[in-house]
Amino acid sequence: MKSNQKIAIKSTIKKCRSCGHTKLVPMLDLGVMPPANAFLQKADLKKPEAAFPLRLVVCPKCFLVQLGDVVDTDALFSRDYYYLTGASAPLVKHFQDFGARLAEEMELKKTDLVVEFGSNDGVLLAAIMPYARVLGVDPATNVGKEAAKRQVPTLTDFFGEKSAKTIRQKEGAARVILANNVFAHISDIHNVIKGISHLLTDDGQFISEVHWVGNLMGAGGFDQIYHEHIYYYSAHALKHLLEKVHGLTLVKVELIPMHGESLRIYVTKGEKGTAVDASVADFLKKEKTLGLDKIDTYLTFSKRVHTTKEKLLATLKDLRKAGKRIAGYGAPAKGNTLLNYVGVGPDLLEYIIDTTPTKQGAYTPGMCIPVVSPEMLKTNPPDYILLLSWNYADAILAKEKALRDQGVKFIIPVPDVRIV
Ligand code: JHZ
Repeated sequence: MKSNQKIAIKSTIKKCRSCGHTKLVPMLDLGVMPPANAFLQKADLKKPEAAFPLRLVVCPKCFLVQLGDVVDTDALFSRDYYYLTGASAPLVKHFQDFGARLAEEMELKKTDLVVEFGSNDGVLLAAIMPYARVLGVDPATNVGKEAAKRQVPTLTDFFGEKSAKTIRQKEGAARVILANNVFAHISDIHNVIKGISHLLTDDGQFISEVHWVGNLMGAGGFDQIYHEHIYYYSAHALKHLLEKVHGLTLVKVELIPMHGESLRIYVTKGEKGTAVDASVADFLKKEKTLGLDKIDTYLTFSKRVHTTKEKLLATLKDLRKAGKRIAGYGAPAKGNTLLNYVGVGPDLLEYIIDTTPTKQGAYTPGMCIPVVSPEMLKTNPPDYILLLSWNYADAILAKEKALRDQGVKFIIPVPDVRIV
């Protein structure tokens, strides 16, 4: 922890946030660090920086992996949010394809309402807008303005029972509720699920993409752990939360290659006669085979994370000792967990390039590495590039063919440190 960081946490959890079990088991301690999206402006560099413990615990009853300490969500999401979906071309394509598929599968009509919470800059809803009425819900003010540029209306608020009631009163019930890369971020998850139940039509579906804990365990990408991500879900844990605690029905599960591997879950109110797809039982079986329903599986993770840290740090230090210059590629939220935990500062990484306009000109939280436009790779190319946005490795390696042909090498940190 740096000397100018100050610690402030909202609460240290005493019981499972899903099922209420009190004997939570410590699983991993990544130390103290600032929130992953709290990029700094130049004027912030001399000011104290808020930092928070980053620990995981696992519930031995419902197997929900969760943060041990929860940061105030207002501090994480209400002001300007640096992450914009539209800055990552592969992600834009993913959501455009999904939007078109959804419209077809749900046979959406112009009168249907589709609500997305955590709608960010409106990329997904813009793809659905030709088929149905859409409404985004997101607490960050800047992202709503970005969505407006795509003609996507956005309610600047947190989604929950209260906002669900307001939406239902004004717009009617929603045929589809979407929540991508946000279901893991909500401390009062019960309030949000009540909101979903209230707003959904009886034949409607709640569809959500969320990072899969099986990928975290399998690929070892500990950098996906940060304060925004309160929960690390398995299908087992989701089924318990949605069905046992809230009486909804998990009707379909897909595993998609997003952020490593994510779950796409389909949930209904479970009205009589709801058909449950075979994928649910199949996926639960797969998780059993992987041991995700056993506490011991989670307890081996810490050792693996430590080994990756040592290996990555040694690789970067050896390259610098040999006089090589290293830059970072992508300034994703996850990159900041990696930089802070491994201890990678400007002495090792000269700069980081990123396509997100809001991040360019800023500095990474904690490690204070400058984030610059991708142009820098042309004007001042390094010898090596640490690929912090490793989840888009295929697309990025293809895009940067010219740079690689010039002899620049990429260091990919996940699942195992390798140089290509
Ligand atoms: P990316 C996001 O995390 C945000 P992040 C959020 N916190 C969340 O929960 C997870 O997703 C699941 C840049 N880039 O998508 C753009 C390039 O520079 O991996 C982004 O800043 N060049 C809601 O932030 C970053 O990399 C490129 O060619 O970890 C990618 O961020 C591409 C493809 C991306 O998510």
